[in-house]
Amino acid sequence: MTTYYVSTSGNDSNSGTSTSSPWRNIQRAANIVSAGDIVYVRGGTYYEQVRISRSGSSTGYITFQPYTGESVTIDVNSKVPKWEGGVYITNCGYIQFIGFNVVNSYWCGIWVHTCNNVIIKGCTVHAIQRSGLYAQNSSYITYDGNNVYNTQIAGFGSGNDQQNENVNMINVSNFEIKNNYIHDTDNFESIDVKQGGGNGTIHHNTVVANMSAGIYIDSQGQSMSYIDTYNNYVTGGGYGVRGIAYAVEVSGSLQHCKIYNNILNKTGAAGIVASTSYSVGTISDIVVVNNTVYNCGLDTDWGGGIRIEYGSATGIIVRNNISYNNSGSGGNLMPNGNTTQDHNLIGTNPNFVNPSTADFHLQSNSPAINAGSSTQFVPGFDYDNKTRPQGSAYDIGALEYVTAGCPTLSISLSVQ
Ligand SMILES: [Ca+2]
Repeated sequence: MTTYYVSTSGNDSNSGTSTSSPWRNIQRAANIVSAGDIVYVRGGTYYEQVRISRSGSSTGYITFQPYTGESVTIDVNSKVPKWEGGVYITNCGYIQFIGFNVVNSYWCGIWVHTCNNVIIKGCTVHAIQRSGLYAQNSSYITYDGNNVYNTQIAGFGSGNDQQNENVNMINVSNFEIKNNYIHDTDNFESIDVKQGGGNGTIHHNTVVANMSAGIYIDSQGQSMSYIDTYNNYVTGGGYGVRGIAYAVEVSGSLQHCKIYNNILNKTGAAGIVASTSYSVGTISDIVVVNNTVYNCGLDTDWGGGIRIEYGSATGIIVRNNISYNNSGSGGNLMPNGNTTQDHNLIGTNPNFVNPSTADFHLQSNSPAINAGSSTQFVPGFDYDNKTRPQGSAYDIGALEYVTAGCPTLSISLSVQ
């Protein structure tokens, strides 16, 4: 295990192993690192693409991060070929890339391909022509606590080149997308998980969508399963902005997924679409439980609160949800013929504390309090990570009401 240093005042012929003898380029470190090594990058702006393809190990991740308390920007303007990223991580594993600013990429921001066990954490990614975070054909990939904005600038009109979205997992198994803030994107879905993969979670993200879905899971001709979306906040009023949508656009299958403890507020289209109308494959066993959907669906085409559009979707369970004050063609709840629905509060004022400021806690007189089901798929914690149930029974909606003066037990989930 070796600690290396990189500085804008360094030289690549230095030893790189002390703060007094740093290298000049991050790439110099990437070319030599081995399992357990740490690369500290001193503050400043580095005008380089960083290509990482050396592997750590299960007991020794390779870590790249700014030197303590310093801010590092990787500005890759004009240095990124098509289908690469400003940070380009390929054919390797056990990498942690933490706390960098990545800006001005002609293609993607951070690109991960054919990798395993890669953690992208605490990075700020913006001014990017295509995807901010992109991973494909990989496993055990984590995006944690990143700030992604001003991505997909290229937008429409570039042929097939414009495909993909702002934060992607494409054919990735065992992934985690958590604690990210995705906002002010230019085009397309904010978080998009597609074309295979599974065993993933999307949780505790804040998404302000600008176009199309905030969180989109689409098997696109492949098989996908066990993808859970929970404790996210999604808002955004543009055309086609569904809060959370699960789809099978081009055959394939999407099965065994749960959507719970999410808050969907003022989305342009429906808050939750558990199976989209243009699906043509198998969608089954999608559970929509304990979400709060409010003031969504101004888009008359895809409007509404919770929509189950696809008639062939089976095993849909809609339980313990609040869906209120939503508009558009779906109303507050549009089930299909295979939907099991119980213990929802649909179209009845739930008496939120202050929905105009996005405070969806319940007032003491809310009809949602202690009115929920305790049966299958009901989560053991709420949007605030408080233990469920509080009081005598489970509540309806994303937030469990806490009686004043009663101690509460919190589950400690790390949120960067
Ligand atoms: Ca309760």
